[in-house]
Amino acid sequence: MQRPAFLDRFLTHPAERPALRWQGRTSTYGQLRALGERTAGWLREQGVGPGDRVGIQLDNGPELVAAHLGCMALGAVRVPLNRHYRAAELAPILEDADLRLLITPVPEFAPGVRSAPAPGEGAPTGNWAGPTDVTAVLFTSGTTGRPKGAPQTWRMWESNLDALAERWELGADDVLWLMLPCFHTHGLVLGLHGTWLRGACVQLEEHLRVEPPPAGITHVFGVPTYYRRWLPGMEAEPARYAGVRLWVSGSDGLPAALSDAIHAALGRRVLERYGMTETVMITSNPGRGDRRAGSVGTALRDTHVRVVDGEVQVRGPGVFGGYWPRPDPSAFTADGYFRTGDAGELDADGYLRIVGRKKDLVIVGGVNVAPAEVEAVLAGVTGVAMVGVCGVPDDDLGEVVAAAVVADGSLPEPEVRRALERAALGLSGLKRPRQVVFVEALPRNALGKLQRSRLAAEVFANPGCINRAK
Ligand code: MCA
Ligand code: AMP
Repeated sequence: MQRPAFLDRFLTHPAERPALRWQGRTSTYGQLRALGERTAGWLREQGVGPGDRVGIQLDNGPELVAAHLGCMALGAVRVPLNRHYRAAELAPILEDADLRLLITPVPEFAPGVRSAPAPGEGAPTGNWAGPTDVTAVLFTSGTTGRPKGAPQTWRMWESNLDALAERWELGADDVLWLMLPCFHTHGLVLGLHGTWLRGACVQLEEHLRVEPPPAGITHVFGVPTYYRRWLPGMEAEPARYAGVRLWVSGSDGLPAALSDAIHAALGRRVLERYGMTETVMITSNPGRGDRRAGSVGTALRDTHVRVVDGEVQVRGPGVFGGYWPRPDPSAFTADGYFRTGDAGELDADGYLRIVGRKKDLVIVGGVNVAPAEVEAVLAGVTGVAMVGVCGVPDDDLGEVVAAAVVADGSLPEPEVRRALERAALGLSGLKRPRQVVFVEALPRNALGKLQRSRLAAEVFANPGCINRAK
C-alpha cells in the first residue's frame, strides 16, 4: 500500500522542530522519527511484521510514544489498552484482538514478554507504510458489557484532525499540555496524533496536574472533571492561567454553570466539543466567535449531523466503517448514518445540545462504564439474586456507579456486602460501585427488562439520572 498522507506529512516536518516535551526534556521531529525506526527494529526482533496487531498497555511517557511510533514505522496495527484494566476486563479484548505482541508492564498479562521497548534498542527499520489503511483498533466499552473493536483508519484521523485544527485555529507553533491517558481517543488521537499531523509540540504528563500550566502552553485538553479540579486555582490566581489561548473540554458534558464559572475567572470560555471513538469528533464550538455554554457546537466540515427520534446520528469522513471482529449492522441506519445513542437537540443555527443518553452508559470522570458489565461481575457473588447498576451524580466525577442488590437470603447482608466489595476489585477503579443498596425488587418493564433510569429515580432518588441533561 502507498504511504498514508498522514505519515507523509509527519515525515516532512522539519527535523529540528520541537515535537515532545517530557519531564523537562524536548525531543524534535527528527528524534521522534529515529525513535520510531529503532522501535520498529525492536518490534521486528519480537516477531512483529506489517499488519500484525500490537497491544499497547502503557502509561503516558516515552515508552508509550516509542511503541506507537514503532508500530507506525513498521506498519503494524496498534491496539491501545486501558492501563487500569484488570485481567477479567482485558480478557474479552485479548480474545477478539488476536495480538501478535502485548506491550505491558503487568507481567501476568503477558508472561515471558519483555515490558516496554527501551527507546533506541532496535536496528532502525520500517518504511512508514502498512498493508492496510487501518492503523489502530480502539476497543470501546459498548453498552452490552463486551467491549467492541472500532478500527481506525489514517483517513478518518487526517480529515477529522484537519477539520478540528481549522475550527480551533491551531497551527505548527502551538504547544499542547496533554495529561489525558493516551489509550482513549481523546488523548491518543486528538492529543498525540493531532499534534503530530500539524507538526506542533506536545508537553506530555503522566497524570492529571492540578496546577497552573507551564510557560509556553497555548492549549489544553481535558474532561469536565479536570475543569472542576482546576477551577479553584483559576479563581485564586487567574493570571497564572492567562497564557493559554484555548481550553477544550470533551468526553462528557461540561455543565453550563462550570463553563460560566471559568469564564468569570479567566474571561475566556472553555470550548466544548463532542465525539466518539467510532466517529472521532462530530461537532465543536468555534475557536473564534460564538461559543455557547451547554452546547457542543456545530457539525465539523464534511460531517453531517441529524437528530432522529431524539437520537444524534452522524455521517462523514471521521466515521468508522463498522465494528471488528464482531460487526453490528444495527449500529448504522439504512441510509448510512451512525447511531450515537446520545440524545440531542439541534437549534436553528445548527448548534447541538446533548440532553441525555438513549444508551445504558455511565460516564465516570470521562470514562465510559457499561452497567451490564458491572452487573455481570456483581451478579456472580454468593448471596446475590439480582443486581441493577446505574449512574448517580457526583460533584467531582460527574457520575459514579451505584448498585441495587436483591439478596437471595442465604447469607447475612453485611457478608454479602463484603463479598460484593471483593468482587468489585476485579474491575478497574472507576467501574466500582460507590453506593450499594439492598432492595426487595428491581424495576422492570412488562417484558421483564431492567429499567435502569427508573432505578436511578426510584432507588437512588435521582430523577432521570442516567438520561439526564448535563
Ligand atoms: C483511573 N482509573 C481508571 C481510569 N483512570 N479506570 C478505568 N479507566 C480509566 N481511564 C481507576 C484507577 O486505576 C484507580 O483505581 C481509580 O480509578 C482512581 O484513579 P485515580 O487516577 O486516583 O482517579 P482520580 O484522580 O479520581 O482521577 C480520575 C480522572 C481520570 C483523573 C478523572 O479518570 C482521567 O484521567 N479521566 C480521563 C479519561 C479520558 O481520557 N476519557 C476520554 C475517553 P484503584 O482505586 O484500583 O487504584 S472518551 C473519548 O475519548 C471520546 C472520544 C471523547 O469524546 O473524548
Ligand atoms: P467513547 O465511547 O469513550 O468514545 O465516548 C463517547 C461518548 O462520550 C459519547 O457517545 C457521549 O455520550 C460522550 N461525550 C463525548 N463528548 C461529550 C460532550 N461534549 N458532551 C456530552 N457527552 C459527550
